[in-house]
Amino acid sequence: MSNNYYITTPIYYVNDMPHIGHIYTTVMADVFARYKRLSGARVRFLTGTDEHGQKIDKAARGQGIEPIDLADRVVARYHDLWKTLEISHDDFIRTTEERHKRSVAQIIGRITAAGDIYKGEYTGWYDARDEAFVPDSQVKDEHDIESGHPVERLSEPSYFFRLSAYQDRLLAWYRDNPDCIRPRTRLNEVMRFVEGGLRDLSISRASLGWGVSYPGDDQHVVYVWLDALTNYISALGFGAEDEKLYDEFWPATLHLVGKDILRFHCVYWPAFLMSAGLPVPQQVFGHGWWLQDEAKMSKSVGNVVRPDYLINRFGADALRYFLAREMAFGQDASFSDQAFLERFNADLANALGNTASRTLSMTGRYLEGRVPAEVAEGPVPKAAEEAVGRYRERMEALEPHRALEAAWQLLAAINGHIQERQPWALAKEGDDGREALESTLYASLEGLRITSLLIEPFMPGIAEQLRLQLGAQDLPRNLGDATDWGGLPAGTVIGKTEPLFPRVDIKAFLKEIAMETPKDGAATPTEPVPEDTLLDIEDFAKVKLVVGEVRKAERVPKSKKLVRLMVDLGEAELRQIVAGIAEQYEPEALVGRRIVVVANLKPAKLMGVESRGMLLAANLEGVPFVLSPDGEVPPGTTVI
Ligand code: ME8
Repeated sequence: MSNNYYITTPIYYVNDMPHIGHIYTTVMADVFARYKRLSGARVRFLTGTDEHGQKIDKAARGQGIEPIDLADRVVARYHDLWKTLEISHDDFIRTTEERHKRSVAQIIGRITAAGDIYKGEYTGWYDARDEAFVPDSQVKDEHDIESGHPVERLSEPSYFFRLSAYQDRLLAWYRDNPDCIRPRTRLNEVMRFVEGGLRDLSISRASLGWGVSYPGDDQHVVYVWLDALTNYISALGFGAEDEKLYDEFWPATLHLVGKDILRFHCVYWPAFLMSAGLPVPQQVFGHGWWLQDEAKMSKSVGNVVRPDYLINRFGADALRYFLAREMAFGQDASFSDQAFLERFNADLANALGNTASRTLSMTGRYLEGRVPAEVAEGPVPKAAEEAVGRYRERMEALEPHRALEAAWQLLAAINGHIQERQPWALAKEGDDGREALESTLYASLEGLRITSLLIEPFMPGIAEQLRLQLGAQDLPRNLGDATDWGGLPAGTVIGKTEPLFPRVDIKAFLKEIAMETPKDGAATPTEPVPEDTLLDIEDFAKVKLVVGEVRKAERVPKSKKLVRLMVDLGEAELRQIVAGIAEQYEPEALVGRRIVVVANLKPAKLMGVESRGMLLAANLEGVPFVLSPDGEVPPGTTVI
């Protein structure tokens, strides 16, 4: 069997900022990638963003910006977040990249050559106000459930993929490879769905401009799921001059996804690949949902826990640990502050942190900070061997929460041993107690070194800190022979002891959070502003803010949100400014109103209309409230 391991996350939509669900999938993929690297595999780990399609187009239009500008902004946030969370991906694919578009054209070329594409008519629910098709699942009583807009049945020409022809081959694939979809219950769901019969799939849109141009017909763009799924091979250079990575790493070892998109990965994607004559992935794992108040957390429901707060306050590793430990991999779990804090105190501050600080401070106090002679007998070496074995077994079985349980059993054994031997009492016995004191502390120190390896895929930062404190930073770091007992040499000088996880006062903390959380329960506590993001006054002074008076205002044709304003800024000519406020303000009512304008912004085009400045408005959950000076201030007055 090849030693190569290719793991992927879904590529995330850029219509909104990442939340705990996206973090979960990516952290778990990172855990497996790190585990495999430490186990000696050649790993490739891919994540990225899904930037085309109606969703993104609509979100960008809603903000009065171009889709690519929205994508750039959200992608920057993803990059920052993955860095903070120590995500060790090897590549980040964006579907707007040329390398991706080329692969999409290639795969469509192959599917066309196989005779699996024909032209037909796509009929669906159409929202005339948004000028977009709405999925059947989002329509009730001829209205879009999300926007409330009326919808009508409409047809447009479209290219179709003969998905119906792949029913038997897909079923044979599932039957012959019962591990290709995990957990098992999900395999059964997918099989039942496919047994029910498959309809051909529309794979192009004529009514949408934001996508990969359909090869050979630029009246169409490629359907966003065919575009998106191809990322897994485009990032390996499929269809490029150099297909080295593709040859080495395809088929993927594991596509890790949420259960919401299992069908796309287990039905459409393998069918596209089969048609294109390419190997199908080895395994797709559909994990469960993080729920809050019994509802799936999603952007549209608006009950998403913003993770920045937890990361700022408790560190990335604590969040990584909680996510991996709290959710039985594959099932749903609830996200609550209470659960997070309890695990933080019990598992991290207590079981891990205290065991480490006790052991290390006793080594400092009683043994002059030096590791004593090795002992291989006793309960701890045995517990370590068992924990390592169980840990590996559980990781291989894709039960990372169980693997952590095994590591914590080792910590419990170390602690139990300390309790039983009472090194503080042995120290008082002088020479009589010395041997027992040394053997107890060696067992604890070496047990902790092995623990540091087991927790490394989950908490890379803390694992490193623990090794530094043990003086083990230069010892081999892997999940193979480095986990054998006895790796910590006698005489090693331990590092400086510092608490890994200071305990939290849960009651006081929950009170603190409640005060910072808006009453509607949306958990978005105000975050402390990190020092390095504070502005110098000189930077702020670069923004030229002036009072303006609106002279003319009219709607931008074909746009729901945009208004074109002609504003007097006390300059020779009126300024044209486009603002996304038409849903709240009648243009006529704005004429004569004094506003505040950023006068030195670079010009931008919104829906084809040039805007040379920006008006200021308070933003209450997306609803703008235009700001005005409190009194009769002439146009052109500086605002500071
Ligand atoms: O579906 N709990 O992108 P997306 C757990 N672009 N995981 C969650 C979650 C929750 N509450 N919410 C989201 C897309 N996720 C497509 C994918 S792939 C070729 C294209 C995670 O931004 C989970 O992994 O909506 C889910 O599958 C994914 O985010 C959906 O992200």
